[in-house]
Amino acid sequence: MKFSTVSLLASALSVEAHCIFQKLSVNGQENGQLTGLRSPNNNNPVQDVSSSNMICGQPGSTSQTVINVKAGDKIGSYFQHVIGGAQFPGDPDNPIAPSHKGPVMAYLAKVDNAASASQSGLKWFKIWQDEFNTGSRVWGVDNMIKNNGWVYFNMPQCIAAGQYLLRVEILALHSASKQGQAQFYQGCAQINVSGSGSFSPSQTVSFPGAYSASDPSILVSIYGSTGKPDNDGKAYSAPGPKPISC
Ligand SMILES: *[C@@H]1O[C@H](CO)[C@@H](O)[C@H](O)[C@H]1NC(C)=O
Ligand SMILES: [Cu+2]
Repeated sequence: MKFSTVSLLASALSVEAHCIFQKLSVNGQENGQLTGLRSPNNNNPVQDVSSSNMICGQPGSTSQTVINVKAGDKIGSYFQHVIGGAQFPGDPDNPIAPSHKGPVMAYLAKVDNAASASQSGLKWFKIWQDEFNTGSRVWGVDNMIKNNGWVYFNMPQCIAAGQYLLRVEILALHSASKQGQAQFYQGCAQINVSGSGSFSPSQTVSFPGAYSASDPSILVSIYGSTGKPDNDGKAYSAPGPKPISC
């Protein structure tokens, strides 16, 4: 195959702008890089919502570790531009290119053994999301960048004890006004929840399946009348179900 210099440069640049989920922390205690994770080993986004890569990203790293979490614990999910952090010192696209505005979401699915369970056919429910603040015009991704790549949320108190896959997803909407151009970055953590909760989801979704390419939260222009990625100050609803409330 023959590529023009321009298209080679364009694809190199587009690879440079993305991110990978690569660490989980529990109450501030960090696990090792890629420990307990199923994450892609490159930072390319998933753009086909019907792809099985919507589950935990393009298949890449695997781990035998299951991370212990208590219901109520503060979870940190760490995203960086490439595995290990910045691509080079002063990398302006670390943890992700700031053009990549959009929501950040977290889902759980119950499994018998988080280290070995197939990630296909699971029943997912959303536990948290950071969408868009119409007052400050700050997106979930902006908060992730402000926290140097960390996304923080609490494991809901009501989650029943047992093993789960925790799917953490960044949706970048900077090019989403064309169908198929929204960029999904997700990976899964293998966790073992303890506690006295008894939550059983009444509604769950599948990955792939939960999202459609024409969903108004996926096929959307986020640029307001001034050309800024501020959704014109209007509310934005992330795709998928609402987070559970305990
Ligand atoms: C999960 O947590 C429970 C309660 O702390 C513990 O007894 C069990 O051994 C853990 N399982 C794994 C696989 O870590
Ligand atoms: Cu990107």
